[in-house]
Amino acid sequence: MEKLLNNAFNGDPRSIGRLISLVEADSPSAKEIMKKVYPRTGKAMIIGITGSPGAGKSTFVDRLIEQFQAEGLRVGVIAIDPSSPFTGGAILGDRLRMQGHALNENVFIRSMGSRGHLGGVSRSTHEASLILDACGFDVVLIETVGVGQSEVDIIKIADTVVLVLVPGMGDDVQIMKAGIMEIADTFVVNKADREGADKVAADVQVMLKMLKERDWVPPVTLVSSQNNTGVDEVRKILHDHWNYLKTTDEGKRRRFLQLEMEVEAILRGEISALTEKVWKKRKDAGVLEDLAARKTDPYTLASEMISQIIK
Ligand SMILES: Nc1nc2c(ncn2[C@@H]2O[C@H](COP(=O)(O)OP(=O)(O)O)[C@@H](O)[C@H]2O)c(=O)[nH]1
Ligand SMILES: [Mg+2]
Repeated sequence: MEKLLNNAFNGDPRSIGRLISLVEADSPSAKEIMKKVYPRTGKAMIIGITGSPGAGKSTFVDRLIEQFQAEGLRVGVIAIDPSSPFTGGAILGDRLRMQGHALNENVFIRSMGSRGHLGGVSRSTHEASLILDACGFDVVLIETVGVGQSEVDIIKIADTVVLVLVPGMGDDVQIMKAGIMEIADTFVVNKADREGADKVAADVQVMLKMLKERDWVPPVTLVSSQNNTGVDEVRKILHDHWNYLKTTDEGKRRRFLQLEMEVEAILRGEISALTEKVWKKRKDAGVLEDLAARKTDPYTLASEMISQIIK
């Protein structure tokens, strides 16, 4: 384990992939791995890329990778793919599409299934981003599925949230989706090579004026990921936002909030695992029969199990 960790921390892609797999599978060593990983984290810019399916997130990420690389930065990418509720398997389209970068040792790309987690930003996504951070990637890009809760959940783990919008996709619906406007730190109006991009950008500006005033006013950038225009501007904005977070109270507040959510998520996970274990034992011992016969009641039973867990 020590050797695997050291190889990963030295940037060996296979070892990094192995670490992520162990943590994703929730193997017995996962907790030990994360304890070793955690002290090395907090250096990478964690950037969440969200927006409706088809908005061009993957294409945009591809361009961003090039931009950051040109700065000499190492880039890790986590693409959360929609997983089939029947098989739990990930659709590998994104990985294939981004494979152009897969052989470069300064770029690490990983597809992760959302594994039934509503929204797809699961604990293992977070853990994978921590691992990439610890392994010396300067930037970690997380592309979300772009539906449902994931778009909002990304705020729990990303330093900066990029919302990708496009013209001609029911603009009002995209923009109005509950909670998303509020969490975006910067807006990308992608496919600006198409008609209507200006209108989307103007609509976003209007919506932003309606939100309560903040120190950081989310910039809106017209981008064509296809023609590679506007991407460099976004790269600069991402650095600016990072500096903003590093130097302001708002940045500190956000980091504290994230840490709070992180501890709570781990705590809830551990408690529910413990609870399930004890509960299963009692069921196996026939406690449902006792309940049905009113030999005990659910309240007494719950108290008993809690005492047992505490001991
Ligand atoms: N015209 C145009 N098409 C784009 C642009 N960016 C992406 N696309 C196309 O939009 C489609 C969806 O892109 P993809 O990156 O897979 O979107 P995702 O589902 O958000 O990851 C693909 O066919 C892309 O080639 C752009 O800037 N302009
Ligand atoms: Mg994609």
